[in-house]
Amino acid sequence: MSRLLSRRNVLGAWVAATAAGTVRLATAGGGGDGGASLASASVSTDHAAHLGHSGTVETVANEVTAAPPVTPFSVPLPVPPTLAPTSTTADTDFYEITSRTAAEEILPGFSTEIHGYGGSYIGPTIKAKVGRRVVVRHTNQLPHPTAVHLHGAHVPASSDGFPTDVIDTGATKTYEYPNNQPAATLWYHDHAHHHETENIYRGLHGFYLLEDPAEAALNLPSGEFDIPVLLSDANIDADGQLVFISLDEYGRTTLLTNGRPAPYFQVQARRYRFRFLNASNMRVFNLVLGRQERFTQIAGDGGLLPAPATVDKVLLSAGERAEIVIDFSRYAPGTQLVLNNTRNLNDPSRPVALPVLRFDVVARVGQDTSAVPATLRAHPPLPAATRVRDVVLSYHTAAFPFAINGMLFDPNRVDYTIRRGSTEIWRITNPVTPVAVYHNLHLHLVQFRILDRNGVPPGPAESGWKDTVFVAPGETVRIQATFTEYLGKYLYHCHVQDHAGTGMMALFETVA
Ligand SMILES: [Cu+2]
Repeated sequence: MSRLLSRRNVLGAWVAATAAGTVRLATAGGGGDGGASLASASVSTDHAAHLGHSGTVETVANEVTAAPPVTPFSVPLPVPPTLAPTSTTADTDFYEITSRTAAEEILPGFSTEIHGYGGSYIGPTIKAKVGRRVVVRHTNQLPHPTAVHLHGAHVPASSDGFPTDVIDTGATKTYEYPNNQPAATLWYHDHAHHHETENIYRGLHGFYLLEDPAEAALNLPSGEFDIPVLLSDANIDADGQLVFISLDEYGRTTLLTNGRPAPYFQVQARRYRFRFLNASNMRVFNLVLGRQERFTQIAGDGGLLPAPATVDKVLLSAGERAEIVIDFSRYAPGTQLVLNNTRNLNDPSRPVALPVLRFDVVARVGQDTSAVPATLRAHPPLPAATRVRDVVLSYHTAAFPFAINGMLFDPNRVDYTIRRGSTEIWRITNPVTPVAVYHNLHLHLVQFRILDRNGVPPGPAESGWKDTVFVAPGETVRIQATFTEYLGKYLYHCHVQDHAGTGMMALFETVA
């Protein structure tokens, strides 16, 4: 008994320390996390210049934070509803989604204007099955163009949400998804040229969960014990409204978990599956449970790992996903476990504790018949690569900021022509000079595998299929992909959305 009590006290220490009053979320340690760097001095110079400020990062963060104070863990975690098809046939499910302006209570007591799929800050979840086609008719009732990209999906170019293939205000476009890839946590979000960063920031994002019988047969936690969690951040003004400023990494100080500030979630003392998505614009999340409790990672961007990995953190750059299983039967009912983002914007080597979500453990109802098998999904050897390409992600000057191989995005320029069916190795480099800023790289059309990072093979958490890979300053990451089936022009880009939106994006074209 005393052991359990002391454990609860340890895990609840942060809560006790802050329960007496309100705290401003996510400002501990001088701000959130976005373009973390190896050299904090250079990142200060870099981003202070963008924001039009001089001086230290801490000064900038304090100046731009105006969000109303919020008591952590004062609202429950909402789970986005699953969208019902409007009709089904033997092989296809049909859906309809309208993008529109709406009001949502993101901070308690404030009505915030959002731009959302179905009028929600997080769009409805689409549950798709491998082998069954999904057709989504999107209507745009927003005052600017949209384009819907299904992130991580293997789809024809005509349904990939190309930046200039937009849905104008009042118009409708139909997207077809074949779902001919393994089960994975995908997400849909805006990609309209010059609008996508603000569109996503204001709420154009949602989950698309692809399921298959092989995964279902594993008996992982399912149904009400399988929870998608979208992580984002926001610059919220004193009136509770979303403020969008490009490259505003230090101003987006409110962390949102399924669209709420540091919510709580009641869990039974049993296993749960959580599908975490970093849908933020620039922030890196490093999720740590309690005082570095262990849990099990089962999947990355492209679905299940070869085998479960025991981890004590989850690192997600913008656009990445990780699925974990937490077995709460290890904790006595009454235990409160806080999931924190420990990534310090100003210095990743100095962890902070920014609350993301609190789990409140209650007694289990009925049996927990779920399992986490020792093997999850076979990952056959990759075909041999026939081509190696170099992709350099770099910051240049304030006038010419975020480029790939020294070039800004041009929707009419194709940089790589790739023969359909061929396998390539891409060597992605993020040089430290002239300015150290973190980037990542997202490829459309394909899932890839990470070969190595600075020559070192990836750890278990990055050993499965990926569509977005973190590339820290000074790193070179090699990935390998096979470009199958569909022909056309596809994007590859940094998924730090303000980087992509200001030019860090390019095209490859698959040809017969
Ligand atoms: Cu970038």
